[in-house]
Amino acid sequence: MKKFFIILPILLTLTTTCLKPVRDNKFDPDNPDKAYLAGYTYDFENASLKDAVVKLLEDSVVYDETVSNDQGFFEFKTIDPGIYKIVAEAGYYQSVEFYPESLPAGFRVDDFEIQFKKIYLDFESESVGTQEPEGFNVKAGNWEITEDPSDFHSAPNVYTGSARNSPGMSLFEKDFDDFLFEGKIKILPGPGSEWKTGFLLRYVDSINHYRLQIFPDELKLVKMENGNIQYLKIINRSLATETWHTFEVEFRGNHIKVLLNHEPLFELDDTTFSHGFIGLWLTSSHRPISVSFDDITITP
Ligand SMILES: [Ca+2]
Repeated sequence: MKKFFIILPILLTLTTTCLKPVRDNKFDPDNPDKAYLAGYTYDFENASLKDAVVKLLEDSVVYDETVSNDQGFFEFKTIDPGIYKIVAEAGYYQSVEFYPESLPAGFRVDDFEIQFKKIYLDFESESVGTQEPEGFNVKAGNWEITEDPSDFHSAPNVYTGSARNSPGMSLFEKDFDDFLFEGKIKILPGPGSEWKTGFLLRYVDSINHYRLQIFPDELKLVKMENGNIQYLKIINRSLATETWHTFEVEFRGNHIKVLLNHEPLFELDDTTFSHGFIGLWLTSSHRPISVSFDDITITP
């Protein structure tokens, strides 16, 4: 009888241990020792960026998400151990991804840095009819988000400017010194032959800036200095209307480099303006002109 009382507790202990699996694998999601991840989100100038959405994904499924606060701080307090993809999204920035990110049992990091380095505007989250999509300020003319279901751009939303007898201009809100800019442009049917469109670059004010200007049969890099116009480059080239064209413009110090549809167009140096805004621009002398823009990226 005495023996029985000794053996019974041993048997019970063994049975319980066998039924309950040991959770000591560092990547077992049921491991009771959870992971902790916190950090900060920054913009391209290393300033704190608030309202960034930070997501933890497991096999493309969102496991958890949070939003950075006014100081750019975000935090996941209790994470099941595992391998995750971290995806961060913010306003007009290109999203940032980290993969694979190991968050094993007991993991604790409180200074994880997420920096948004590239501005990307596809206008897809804007409502049709919006006059100033996030980041843009209309200075002249009529501007609104419209739909263009064609290929070769992020369909359907585009940002369309219209003007007649006066310029139309919408500026992006940030002032840049050096940058790589890329933008798609499509001149809509029926503008006649008295129009110009293009991009404002290092725009200081209406009488001090560079302008990549598209004419019906010419491309020009214009410098406007204290109201005086100087053509830094003139190229005889006609751009087809109703077709998307991609321009890339790089400003590094005094050096300016322009590509059209990914082919080099010209390079030159000019020391006049060292910084300014980037803008979308068009004008027409007689008949109205409409021009659509899309897929704008700015890498400072
Ligand atoms: Ca788009």
